[in-house]
Amino acid sequence: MSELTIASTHIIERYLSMELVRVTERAAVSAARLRGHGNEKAADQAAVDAMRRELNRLPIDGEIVIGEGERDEAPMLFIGEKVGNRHGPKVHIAVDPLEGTTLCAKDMPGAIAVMAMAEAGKLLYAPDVYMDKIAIGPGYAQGVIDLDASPTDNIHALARAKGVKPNEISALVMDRPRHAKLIEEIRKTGASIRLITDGDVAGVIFCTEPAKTGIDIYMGIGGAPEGVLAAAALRCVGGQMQGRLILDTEEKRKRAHGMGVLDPNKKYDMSEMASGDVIVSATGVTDGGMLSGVKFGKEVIETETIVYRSITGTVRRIYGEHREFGKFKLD
Ligand code: VTB
Repeated sequence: MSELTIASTHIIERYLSMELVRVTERAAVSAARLRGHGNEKAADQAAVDAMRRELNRLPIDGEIVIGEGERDEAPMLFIGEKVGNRHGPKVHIAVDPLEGTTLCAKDMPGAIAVMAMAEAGKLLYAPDVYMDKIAIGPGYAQGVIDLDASPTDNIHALARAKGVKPNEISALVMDRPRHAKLIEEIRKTGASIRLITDGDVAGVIFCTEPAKTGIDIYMGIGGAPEGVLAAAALRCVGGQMQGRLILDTEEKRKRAHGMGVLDPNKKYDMSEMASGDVIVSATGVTDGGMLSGVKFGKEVIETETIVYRSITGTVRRIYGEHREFGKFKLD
Protein backbone atom coordinates (compact mmCIF):
# COMPACT_ATOMS: atom_id res chain seq x y z
CA MET A 1 0.00 0.00 0.00
CA SER A 2 1.47 3.39 -0.94
CA GLU A 3 1.88 6.26 1.53
CA LEU A 4 -0.89 8.08 -0.26
CA THR A 5 -3.33 5.21 0.07
CA ILE A 6 -2.55 4.85 3.76
CA ALA A 7 -3.10 8.55 4.36
CA SER A 8 -6.36 8.67 2.46
CA THR A 9 -7.60 5.51 4.21
CA HIS A 10 -7.10 7.23 7.52
CA ILE A 11 -9.00 10.32 6.44
CA ILE A 12 -11.93 8.18 5.41
CA GLU A 13 -11.87 6.27 8.64
CA ARG A 14 -11.77 9.40 10.72
CA TYR A 15 -15.13 10.56 9.54
CA LEU A 16 -16.46 7.03 9.66
CA SER A 17 -16.35 7.28 13.48
CA MET A 18 -19.37 9.56 13.30
CA GLU A 19 -21.06 7.25 10.82
CA LEU A 20 -20.67 4.36 13.24
CA VAL A 21 -22.26 6.44 15.95
CA ARG A 22 -25.30 6.86 13.70
CA VAL A 23 -25.47 3.12 13.11
CA THR A 24 -25.46 2.10 16.78
CA GLU A 25 -27.75 5.00 17.73
CA ARG A 26 -30.38 3.82 15.30
CA ALA A 27 -30.07 0.18 16.36
CA ALA A 28 -30.39 1.23 20.00
CA VAL A 29 -33.48 3.37 19.40
CA SER A 30 -35.20 0.56 17.49
CA ALA A 31 -34.38 -1.99 20.19
CA ALA A 32 -35.42 0.41 22.96
CA ARG A 33 -38.91 0.70 21.48
CA LEU A 34 -39.28 -2.95 22.51
CA ARG A 35 -37.47 -2.55 25.84
CA GLY A 36 -39.23 -4.22 28.75
CA HIS A 37 -41.71 -6.05 26.51
CA GLY A 38 -40.44 -9.51 27.36
CA ASN A 39 -39.78 -10.35 23.71
CA GLU A 40 -36.08 -10.90 23.15
CA LYS A 41 -36.41 -11.99 19.54
CA ALA A 42 -38.48 -9.00 18.47
CA ALA A 43 -36.09 -6.53 20.12
CA ASP A 44 -33.09 -8.22 18.55
CA GLN A 45 -34.73 -8.25 15.12
CA ALA A 46 -35.55 -4.55 15.39
CA ALA A 47 -31.92 -3.77 16.22
CA VAL A 48 -30.66 -5.98 13.38
CA ASP A 49 -32.98 -4.37 10.82
CA ALA A 50 -31.99 -0.85 11.84
CA MET A 51 -28.29 -1.64 11.95
CA ARG A 52 -28.36 -3.29 8.55
CA ARG A 53 -30.28 -0.43 6.96
CA GLU A 54 -27.82 2.13 8.34
CA LEU A 55 -24.75 0.08 7.43
CA ASN A 56 -25.93 -0.13 3.85
CA ARG A 57 -25.96 3.65 3.62
CA LEU A 58 -22.27 3.93 4.45
CA PRO A 59 -19.61 4.67 1.84
CA ILE A 60 -17.75 1.43 2.52
CA ASP A 61 -17.07 -1.90 0.88
CA GLY A 62 -17.86 -3.83 4.04
CA GLU A 63 -18.13 -7.45 5.04
CA ILE A 64 -19.61 -8.83 8.25
CA VAL A 65 -17.07 -11.10 9.93
CA ILE A 66 -18.78 -11.33 13.28
CA GLY A 67 -22.53 -11.15 13.09
CA GLU A 68 -25.78 -12.78 13.98
CA GLY A 69 -24.56 -16.19 12.86
CA GLU A 70 -23.95 -18.13 9.71
CA ARG A 71 -26.06 -17.51 6.62
CA ASP A 72 -28.55 -20.35 7.19
CA GLU A 73 -29.36 -19.48 10.77
CA ALA A 74 -29.28 -15.69 10.43
CA PRO A 75 -31.36 -13.98 7.76
CA MET A 76 -29.53 -10.68 8.24
CA LEU A 77 -26.07 -9.48 9.17
CA PHE A 78 -24.79 -13.01 8.73
CA ILE A 79 -21.10 -13.78 8.55
CA GLY A 80 -19.96 -13.02 5.02
CA GLU A 81 -22.80 -10.57 4.27
CA LYS A 82 -21.64 -7.56 2.27
CA VAL A 83 -22.69 -4.18 3.59
CA GLY A 84 -22.25 -0.59 2.53
CA ASN A 85 -22.61 1.08 -0.85
CA ARG A 86 -19.34 -0.59 -2.06
CA HIS A 87 -17.80 2.83 -2.89
CA GLY A 88 -15.27 3.10 -0.15
CA PRO A 89 -12.55 1.33 1.79
CA LYS A 90 -12.60 -2.45 2.21
CA VAL A 91 -13.50 -2.95 5.83
CA HIS A 92 -14.43 -5.84 8.08
CA ILE A 93 -17.23 -5.41 10.56
CA ALA A 94 -18.17 -7.07 13.84
CA VAL A 95 -21.69 -6.42 15.08
CA ASP A 96 -23.82 -7.20 18.08
CA PRO A 97 -26.91 -5.14 17.26
CA LEU A 98 -28.41 -5.94 20.65
CA GLU A 99 -25.85 -7.17 23.17
CA GLY A 100 -27.90 -8.41 26.10
CA THR A 101 -31.24 -9.29 24.47
CA THR A 102 -32.57 -10.57 27.80
CA LEU A 103 -31.47 -7.38 29.55
CA CYS A 104 -33.45 -5.40 26.97
CA ALA A 105 -36.51 -7.64 27.15
CA LYS A 106 -36.57 -7.29 30.94
CA ASP A 107 -35.36 -3.66 30.98
CA MET A 108 -32.40 -4.58 33.13
CA PRO A 109 -29.14 -2.56 33.14
CA GLY A 110 -26.45 -2.96 30.48
CA ALA A 111 -28.06 -3.70 27.10
CA ILE A 112 -26.15 -1.96 24.29
CA ALA A 113 -25.99 -1.82 20.50
CA VAL A 114 -22.34 -2.28 19.52
CA MET A 115 -20.17 -2.64 16.45
CA ALA A 116 -16.53 -2.52 15.42
CA MET A 117 -15.06 -1.67 12.03
CA ALA A 118 -11.49 -2.50 11.03
CA GLU A 119 -9.35 -2.70 7.95
CA ALA A 120 -10.08 -5.93 6.08
CA GLY A 121 -8.40 -8.94 7.67
CA LYS A 122 -7.73 -7.33 11.03
CA LEU A 123 -10.51 -8.85 13.14
CA LEU A 124 -10.34 -12.43 14.36
CA TYR A 125 -12.90 -14.63 12.60
CA ALA A 126 -14.35 -16.00 15.82
CA PRO A 127 -16.92 -18.78 15.49
CA ASP A 128 -19.97 -18.59 17.72
CA VAL A 129 -18.45 -20.60 20.55
CA TYR A 130 -17.34 -19.72 24.07
CA MET A 131 -14.12 -17.93 24.87
CA ASP A 132 -12.16 -17.96 28.10
CA LYS A 133 -11.19 -14.34 28.73
CA ILE A 134 -9.21 -12.16 31.07
CA ALA A 135 -8.95 -8.37 30.83
CA ILE A 136 -7.69 -5.34 32.70
CA GLY A 137 -7.66 -1.64 31.88
CA PRO A 138 -4.77 0.64 30.86
CA GLY A 139 -1.88 1.79 33.01
CA TYR A 140 -0.31 -1.56 33.95
CA ALA A 141 2.98 -3.06 32.78
CA GLN A 142 2.53 -5.62 30.03
CA GLY A 143 2.06 -9.17 31.30
CA VAL A 144 0.67 -8.40 34.76
CA ILE A 145 -2.12 -10.89 34.17
CA ASP A 146 -2.11 -14.12 32.19
CA LEU A 147 -4.95 -16.38 31.14
CA ASP A 148 -2.83 -19.40 32.07
CA ALA A 149 -1.98 -18.20 35.57
CA SER A 150 -4.31 -19.16 38.44
CA PRO A 151 -7.05 -16.69 39.40
CA THR A 152 -5.27 -16.29 42.75
CA ASP A 153 -1.98 -15.35 41.08
CA ASN A 154 -3.74 -12.93 38.76
CA ILE A 155 -5.56 -11.16 41.59
CA HIS A 156 -2.38 -10.92 43.67
CA ALA A 157 -0.30 -9.65 40.74
CA LEU A 158 -2.93 -7.05 39.87
CA ALA A 159 -3.22 -5.89 43.49
CA ARG A 160 0.57 -5.46 43.67
CA ALA A 161 0.61 -3.55 40.38
CA LYS A 162 -2.24 -1.29 41.51
CA GLY A 163 -0.69 -0.78 44.92
CA VAL A 164 -3.69 -2.08 46.87
CA LYS A 165 -4.52 -5.20 48.87
CA PRO A 166 -6.19 -8.15 47.13
CA ASN A 167 -9.36 -7.41 49.10
CA GLU A 168 -9.45 -4.00 47.43
CA ILE A 169 -9.65 -5.53 43.95
CA SER A 170 -13.03 -6.01 42.25
CA ALA A 171 -13.53 -8.63 39.58
CA LEU A 172 -16.41 -8.92 37.16
CA VAL A 173 -17.64 -12.41 36.30
CA MET A 174 -20.71 -13.69 34.49
CA ASP A 175 -23.14 -15.38 36.86
CA ARG A 176 -23.08 -18.90 35.44
CA PRO A 177 -22.78 -22.37 37.04
CA ARG A 178 -19.64 -22.92 34.93
CA HIS A 179 -17.92 -20.25 37.03
CA ALA A 180 -18.54 -21.83 40.45
CA LYS A 181 -14.88 -22.77 40.99
CA LEU A 182 -13.57 -19.50 39.59
CA ILE A 183 -15.85 -17.51 41.88
CA GLU A 184 -14.83 -19.56 44.91
CA GLU A 185 -11.14 -19.07 44.19
CA ILE A 186 -11.43 -15.32 43.60
CA ARG A 187 -13.37 -14.91 46.83
CA LYS A 188 -10.65 -16.81 48.74
CA THR A 189 -8.18 -14.08 47.75
CA GLY A 190 -10.44 -11.54 49.47
CA ALA A 191 -11.30 -9.78 46.20
CA SER A 192 -14.93 -8.87 45.58
CA ILE A 193 -16.93 -10.05 42.60
CA ARG A 194 -19.64 -8.27 40.66
CA LEU A 195 -21.80 -10.88 39.00
CA ILE A 196 -23.59 -9.98 35.78
CA THR A 197 -26.31 -12.00 34.09
CA ASP A 198 -25.46 -10.94 30.51
CA GLY A 199 -23.53 -8.36 28.55
CA ASP A 200 -19.86 -9.12 28.87
CA VAL A 201 -18.76 -6.75 26.10
CA ALA A 202 -19.62 -3.93 28.49
CA GLY A 203 -18.23 -6.07 31.32
CA VAL A 204 -14.77 -6.05 29.76
CA ILE A 205 -15.02 -2.36 28.85
CA PHE A 206 -15.81 -1.60 32.52
CA CYS A 207 -12.14 -2.39 33.27
CA THR A 208 -11.06 0.68 31.27
CA GLU A 209 -12.55 3.07 33.84
CA PRO A 210 -12.11 1.42 37.26
CA ALA A 211 -12.52 4.73 39.09
CA LYS A 212 -15.98 5.09 37.58
CA THR A 213 -17.17 1.50 37.33
CA GLY A 214 -15.39 0.00 40.34
CA ILE A 215 -14.17 -2.92 38.22
CA ASP A 216 -10.47 -3.82 37.96
CA ILE A 217 -10.51 -7.13 36.15
CA TYR A 218 -12.81 -9.27 33.98
CA MET A 219 -12.46 -13.05 34.28
CA GLY A 220 -14.32 -16.05 32.95
CA ILE A 221 -16.04 -17.58 29.98
CA GLY A 222 -18.39 -15.69 27.65
CA GLY A 223 -19.16 -15.59 23.95
CA ALA A 224 -16.22 -15.48 21.51
CA PRO A 225 -17.83 -12.87 19.21
CA GLU A 226 -18.35 -10.66 22.27
CA GLY A 227 -14.68 -11.25 23.11
CA VAL A 228 -13.54 -9.83 19.78
CA LEU A 229 -15.77 -6.77 20.14
CA ALA A 230 -14.45 -6.15 23.64
CA ALA A 231 -10.83 -6.62 22.51
CA ALA A 232 -11.39 -4.06 19.75
CA ALA A 233 -12.60 -1.48 22.27
CA LEU A 234 -9.88 -2.24 24.78
CA ARG A 235 -7.18 -1.88 22.12
CA CYS A 236 -8.23 1.72 21.61
CA VAL A 237 -7.55 2.68 25.22
CA GLY A 238 -4.60 0.39 25.79
CA GLY A 239 -5.81 -2.20 28.30
CA GLN A 240 -4.75 -5.83 28.25
CA MET A 241 -6.82 -8.83 27.27
CA GLN A 242 -6.27 -12.47 26.38
CA GLY A 243 -8.75 -15.02 25.12
CA ARG A 244 -8.86 -18.67 24.16
CA LEU A 245 -11.64 -20.24 22.10
CA ILE A 246 -13.31 -23.19 23.79
CA LEU A 247 -13.35 -25.78 21.05
CA ASP A 248 -14.37 -28.82 23.05
CA THR A 249 -15.99 -30.89 20.29
CA GLU A 250 -14.78 -32.13 16.93
CA GLU A 251 -17.61 -30.20 15.26
CA LYS A 252 -16.50 -26.91 16.84
CA ARG A 253 -12.84 -27.53 15.98
CA LYS A 254 -13.81 -28.22 12.36
CA ARG A 255 -15.96 -25.10 12.17
CA ALA A 256 -13.20 -22.98 13.66
CA HIS A 257 -10.66 -24.53 11.30
CA GLY A 258 -12.89 -23.60 8.39
CA MET A 259 -12.74 -20.01 9.63
CA GLY A 260 -8.96 -20.05 9.75
CA VAL A 261 -8.30 -21.15 13.34
CA LEU A 262 -5.44 -23.57 12.81
CA ASP A 263 -4.40 -24.03 16.43
CA PRO A 264 -7.50 -24.81 18.55
CA ASN A 265 -5.62 -24.09 21.81
CA LYS A 266 -4.18 -20.75 20.78
CA LYS A 267 -4.13 -18.03 23.40
CA TYR A 268 -5.01 -14.82 21.59
CA ASP A 269 -3.67 -11.53 22.73
CA MET A 270 -5.91 -8.47 22.38
CA SER A 271 -4.06 -7.27 19.28
CA GLU A 272 -4.44 -10.67 17.62
CA MET A 273 -8.21 -10.35 18.03
CA ALA A 274 -8.32 -6.79 16.66
CA SER A 275 -5.38 -5.09 14.98
CA GLY A 276 -4.73 -2.18 12.63
CA ASP A 277 -7.16 0.68 12.46
CA VAL A 278 -10.27 -0.07 14.48
CA ILE A 279 -13.29 2.04 15.34
CA VAL A 280 -15.79 0.81 17.93
CA SER A 281 -19.14 2.38 18.72
CA ALA A 282 -21.62 1.42 21.44
CA THR A 283 -24.96 3.05 22.28
CA GLY A 284 -26.91 2.34 25.46
CA VAL A 285 -30.30 0.66 25.07
CA THR A 286 -31.12 0.25 28.77
CA ASP A 287 -29.47 2.35 31.49
CA GLY A 288 -26.16 0.86 32.56
CA GLY A 289 -22.87 1.54 34.33
CA MET A 290 -21.21 2.59 31.09
CA LEU A 291 -24.00 4.27 29.13
CA SER A 292 -27.47 5.68 29.71
CA GLY A 293 -30.29 4.01 27.86
CA VAL A 294 -32.47 5.57 25.18
CA LYS A 295 -34.95 8.13 26.54
CA PHE A 296 -38.15 8.87 24.67
CA GLY A 297 -39.40 12.42 25.18
CA LYS A 298 -42.27 14.34 23.66
CA GLU A 299 -40.19 15.82 20.88
CA VAL A 300 -36.73 14.45 21.42
CA ILE A 301 -35.25 10.98 21.65
CA GLU A 302 -32.00 10.97 23.61
CA THR A 303 -29.14 8.54 23.18
CA GLU A 304 -25.70 8.13 24.69
CA THR A 305 -22.87 6.62 22.67
CA ILE A 306 -19.20 5.94 23.27
CA VAL A 307 -16.93 5.74 20.24
CA TYR A 308 -13.32 4.60 20.27
CA ARG A 309 -10.67 4.94 17.59
CA SER A 310 -7.50 2.88 17.89
CA ILE A 311 -5.19 4.93 15.68
CA THR A 312 -5.45 7.97 17.94
CA GLY A 313 -6.76 6.41 21.15
CA THR A 314 -9.61 8.90 21.10
CA VAL A 315 -12.67 8.11 23.18
CA ARG A 316 -15.73 10.27 22.69
CA ARG A 317 -19.01 10.22 24.52
CA ILE A 318 -21.78 11.54 22.34
CA TYR A 319 -25.16 12.57 23.64
CA GLY A 320 -27.63 12.56 20.80
CA GLU A 321 -30.92 14.40 20.61
CA HIS A 322 -32.98 13.06 17.76
CA ARG A 323 -35.95 14.96 16.39
CA GLU A 324 -38.45 13.91 13.80
CA PHE A 325 -38.65 16.66 11.20
CA GLY A 326 -40.82 16.60 8.12
CA LYS A 327 -40.25 13.36 6.31
CA PHE A 328 -37.49 12.33 8.67
CA LYS A 329 -38.76 9.60 10.96
CA LEU A 330 -36.93 7.56 13.53
CA ASP A 331 -38.24 4.02 13.36
C1 VTB B 1 -22.05 -13.43 26.89
C2 VTB B 1 -22.86 -12.14 26.96
C3 VTB B 1 -24.13 -12.16 26.17
O1 VTB B 1 -24.06 -14.55 26.12
O2 VTB B 1 -21.01 -13.43 26.02
C4 VTB B 1 -22.94 -14.67 26.95
O3 VTB B 1 -22.09 -11.03 26.60
C5 VTB B 1 -22.26 -16.00 26.84
O4 VTB B 1 -23.13 -17.10 26.71
O5 VTB B 1 -24.90 -11.01 26.49
P1 VTB B 1 -24.08 -17.76 27.84
O6 VTB B 1 -25.27 -16.85 28.00
O7 VTB B 1 -24.45 -19.10 27.28
O8 VTB B 1 -23.33 -17.86 29.11
C6 VTB B 1 -24.91 -13.45 26.42
O9 VTB B 1 -25.27 -13.52 27.79
C7 VTB B 1 -26.18 -13.49 25.59
O10 VTB B 1 -25.89 -13.39 24.24
